[in-house]
Amino acid sequence: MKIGIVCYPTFGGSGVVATELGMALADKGHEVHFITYNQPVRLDFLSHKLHFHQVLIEEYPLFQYQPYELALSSKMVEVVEKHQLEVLHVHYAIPHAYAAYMAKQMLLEKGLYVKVVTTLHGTDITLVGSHPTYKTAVEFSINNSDVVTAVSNNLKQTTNGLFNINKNIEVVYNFIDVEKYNKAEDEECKRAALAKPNERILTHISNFRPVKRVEDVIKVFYEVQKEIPSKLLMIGEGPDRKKAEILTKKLGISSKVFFLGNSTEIDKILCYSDVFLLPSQTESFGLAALEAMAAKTAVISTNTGGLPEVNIHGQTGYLSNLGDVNDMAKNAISILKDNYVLERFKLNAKEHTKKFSLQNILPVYEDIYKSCYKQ
Ligand code: GMT
Repeated sequence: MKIGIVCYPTFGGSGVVATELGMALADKGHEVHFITYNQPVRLDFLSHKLHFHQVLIEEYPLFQYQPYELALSSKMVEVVEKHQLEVLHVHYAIPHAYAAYMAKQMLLEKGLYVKVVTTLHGTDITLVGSHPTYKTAVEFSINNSDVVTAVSNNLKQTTNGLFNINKNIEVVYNFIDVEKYNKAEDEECKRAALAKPNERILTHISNFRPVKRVEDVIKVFYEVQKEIPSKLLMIGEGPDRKKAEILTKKLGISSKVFFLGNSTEIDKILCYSDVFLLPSQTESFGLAALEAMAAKTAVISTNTGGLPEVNIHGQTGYLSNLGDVNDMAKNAISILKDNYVLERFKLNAKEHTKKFSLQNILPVYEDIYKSCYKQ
């Protein structure tokens, strides 16, 4: 098939999922066209099956805010027309689903048909989409998509609770290329560069936004390092990074905490890791936790949103109530203090990721694309 993928090209989970999906579809012989404002960070090669179309914005002094939706929908029309795309798969409702609806209408005027699949990722519903500023337009664009998917059962329920949705939302879990992580495990893991043999390594990866509660990560680690010789890797960039660095200094643990910034080699970094910390306020799915699990890492997280669908309490890691840093620290220590227990959790985590393998999820999306044309 010929598929257009619209996403945020950044390190955020929705962009990562969209990019990995596009690359896997192209590998299977589909023709994939990414339409976005920058080349997606994980899109490391282009081919005759994998194209990138940049949405350019003309700066004009009259506008306080440049009208990205207009440029995006015009670009969608251009690409669909030129390459005869059959489906536009938009990731993250705002403003992609709305722009896709407009593109579809403009194409209809030209006698061209394209189907729109919208995948809801989380904050497009929970934090941003349901805000009165956007709610009407988000509800409209969800109801006017041909197919709507959500990345967890929790996100589906939340969407139905917050909006007046008149169509079925299909749950399609986020996925992972398990093979990629197996490869990273087989290659030499340069753990010694970061920690001594007797030290455990804890990791946190996020966009350091308030929803991630990065100060809780530092507080949990502070308790852990009192009992277990350990190091903490903080990966990512975002508004709360400074706060986390200040707290690290204040607690006197700067020599044990490394802020590594953004990385395109998450699989290689995660191969060092024993425990992944994700104390988020909410998480529709928690792709970073799944990536950690694929790299054989136990997860300590909150029990919010879709996290209990990914992290199984007492098996792949532990779930705690929001803000309960003492419980999270206690759980992390219980896993880290014993080699046998740690290995069991690591293996369970890895095993559980099979449920979310690319092999299982890719055909689901392919069926969805085909089903659009049976409606
Ligand atoms: O965490 C973010 O704010 C980024 C956001 C995104 O759009 O990339 O992540 C959301 O989508 C991911 C991919 O589906 C999910 O794994 C994250 O749980 C979700 N984030 C939240 O719900 C906070």
